[in-house]
Amino acid sequence: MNPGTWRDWLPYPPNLSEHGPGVDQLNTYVHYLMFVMFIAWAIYFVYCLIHFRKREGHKAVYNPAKGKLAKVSEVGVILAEAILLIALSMPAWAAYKKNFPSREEALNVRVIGEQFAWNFHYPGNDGVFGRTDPKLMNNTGNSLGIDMSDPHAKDDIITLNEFHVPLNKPVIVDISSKDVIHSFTINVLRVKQDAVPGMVIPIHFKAVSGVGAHEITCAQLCGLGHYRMQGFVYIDTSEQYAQWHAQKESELQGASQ
Ligand SMILES: [Cu+2]
Repeated sequence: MNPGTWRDWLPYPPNLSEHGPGVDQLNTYVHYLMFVMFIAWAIYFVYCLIHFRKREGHKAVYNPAKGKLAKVSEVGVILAEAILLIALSMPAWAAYKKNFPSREEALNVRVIGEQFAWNFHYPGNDGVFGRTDPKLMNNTGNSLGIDMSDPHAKDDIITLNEFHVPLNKPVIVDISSKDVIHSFTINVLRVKQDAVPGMVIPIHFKAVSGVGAHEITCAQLCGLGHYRMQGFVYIDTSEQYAQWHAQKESELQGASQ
């Protein structure tokens, strides 16, 4: 299907990710089905209102419909939903889950949700995440419980609500939560994944356009501050990203001296 035609019908936010068009296409099919069902049910509803209105000499009968049309429409809806699920959703999701970039070629970032912010943990220059331990977590500078006695931890970059990714490079995000269930959401990248305490759930994406800042939100009602659980993803050119990374590393070195 030509993307120019089906996209125009629904007000999607701009898409900046490689896998985004597939998500939009699936969404469009779901909307088409719902639109057809909405119109059909609305017509049937109006028909019932008129046909079964209260009239002199007519008595209500409380039996379910047994007509042929009722059966056909039921089977039709089930069939359409089965096709959406089995023929479109499942293969799309399986392809997304199977096509993980290799850990070596991708940028690996840990994302940890908490009430009410997003923490980002980068492995730093050595490419290895420092050890973390929930027992070391505190609110005075070590919100992720990083074990600073681990040599790999020394160059780790931690940011709050600030997520830098390079353009055209695969990114693997390992998502978890410190407290309740959140949902890590970047609409323009078609990224949405629940952050579940006790679980680490990997997702991946590749930003292919849209250098600049874009909103990160939480899509799972997680408490009173849910509405302000906002962060920003910065899609950087590779030069901008390298510059940001180097600056963060030099800040770390300055702090440890
Ligand atoms: Cu949340």
